[in-house]
Formats: sequence, structure tokens, C-alpha cells
Amino acid sequence: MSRIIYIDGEYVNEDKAKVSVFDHGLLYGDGIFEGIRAYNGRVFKGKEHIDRLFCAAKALMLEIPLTKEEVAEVLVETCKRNNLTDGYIRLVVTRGKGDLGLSPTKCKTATIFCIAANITLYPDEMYENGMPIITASQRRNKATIIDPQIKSLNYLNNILAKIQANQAGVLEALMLNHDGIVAECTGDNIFIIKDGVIYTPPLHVGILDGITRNTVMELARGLGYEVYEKEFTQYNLYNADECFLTGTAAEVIAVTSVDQRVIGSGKCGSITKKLLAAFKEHTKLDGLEIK
Ligand code: PXG
Repeated sequence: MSRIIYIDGEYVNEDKAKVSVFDHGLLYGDGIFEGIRAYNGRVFKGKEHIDRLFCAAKALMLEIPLTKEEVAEVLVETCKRNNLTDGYIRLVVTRGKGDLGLSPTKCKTATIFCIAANITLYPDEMYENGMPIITASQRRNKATIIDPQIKSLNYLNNILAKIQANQAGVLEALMLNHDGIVAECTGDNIFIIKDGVIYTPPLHVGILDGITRNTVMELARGLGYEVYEKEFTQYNLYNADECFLTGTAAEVIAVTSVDQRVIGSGKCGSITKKLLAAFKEHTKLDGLEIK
């Protein structure tokens, strides 16, 4: 079945959804995106994703040709037209069609498109048993150069780390920041648990302000756990009792070894299991209704 794609004000068949070779999103990675989930007929954390998109646009002086309300409508309508109640939505805004040359002055209007489809990052078995990861030698972008809070179309930093994961035979890589402090993974935020207390790196380390990260912190506090945004090192990670990753695509997944050091019992830990269950439950309730 051909998908229906939203592009620049129209809903068209997948084969008609085309972007110009002069689009600066393609030529220079000049654009931003959001990866969003739909669960149970709702666009999960739709408002939060739209807010983050507009913040990134502001930082890049990129004018989104729709209001936040109109973007919300596009998310819902794209799901509806694809009969999707559970799935993955990719929303992309580029600087638009210009000409050759870096300057965006020739790009009259931004290109905006939305795909509603599916995504499977990791096998089901890993959600039960956890996954091994490695540390990439590639460091996360420094916030003073390209702020990782901007979810831009330039993911080369993360892709280089992902290549290292693939080469090591694992599915995800940990990225340290410029100073060697644990930052995040290529497409997920990281948490550790030690003596019943939950820690995740603070934003100033240079990470994406993950929407799943914020949701899990709230859920964990609601369950009575102490949660701290605190810097930690690989040493702290290797010696943690539990470790897990969060992301829209990854959801919540336990990490059972890092650089061949077994984390805790080597199984998905009991607190991680509770958070996984709480997250799953929460996804059924939250978000913009697809109707
Ligand atoms: N860090 C980075 C660098 C990300 O790209 C997250 C953390 C998690 O943020 P959210 O808001 O989703 O909880 C992301 C988001 C993929 C893929 O194909 C990954 C993301 C988005 C889209 C696709 O792996 N990660």
C-alpha cells in the first residue's frame, strides 16, 4: 500500500512526494526534524515535539510556514490518512529550495513534510533481556559549536558513532562529551541506577532534551524514586546496578553490558522493569487524539 505523505500544504501519494535537489536540507543539512510516536490513536507528546521543533527553528532562524496548531493538525491528519493508530511519524522542516551557495537568502520558503509509518529499532527479545552497547570514540558535538539540543538534519556525529557500534557487532553506541563525560547514545538518552537512585546526564553536558527522558523522569518521581540530573563517567556507568536508554524510536530499553563490562546482574533490572511498564501504560493515555 502506498503511503500518503504531507508535503508543503498537500497530501500526496508517496511517489509524488518529492523534494528539489536544490533544497538546502539536502545540500547542506540545513533543516530540523522530529521523530514522534502514535500510540492507541494518540500522537504521544505531540505538543512537546511541536514545541521542540519551534525552539530549534528559532535557534536556526528558520521560519516554519505553519502555526503550531496547523502542525498539530498535520500530524493528526497524516496518521488518519494512513489509517495509523500506532506508528512512527517523521516531521521534517528544511530551509527550502534555494540555489547553490550556502546562504539561505535564496530559500524563499521552508519545505515541510510529514511521513506516518513504522519503526523498529531493536528486536523484541532485547526489550525483555536488555542489550549490549559500546562507547564510541566519536565524541558528541560540543554545544558551543552545534548544540545537540537542535534536532538538525545533520546527524553525521551520531552516524559515525552508530557505524562504530555496527562494526563492534552491537546496535547502539554511547557517546561521551568533549570532556569525556557520559552524554547520550546516538539516538537515545541514557540513565543509570545506583543504590536505588536514578541518574541521567544534565542538559549542559551537551545532549538532546529528550521527550522520553523527561517522561521517564516524571514517571520515576511519581513512583517515589529519587532522580538526579548529574554528570557521571564511564566508571560510574560500568559500576551501576542498572542502566537503560530512552528515546521515541527506542522507547525504554535496558542496557546489560557496556564495553564488555556486565551491568549489575546482566539482566533487565527490577527498577528498569517497573519504569518500562509505567512508560507503556502512560503511552496509552497521553497525546493529541487522532480523530
Ligand atoms: N538523543 C538523540 C541524539 C536523539 O536523536 C534522543 C536522544 C531521544 O529523544 P526523544 O525526544 O525521542 O525521547 C534522540 C531521538 C533512530 C532515531 O532512527 C532516533 C531518534 C529520533 C529519530 C530516529 O534511531 N532519537
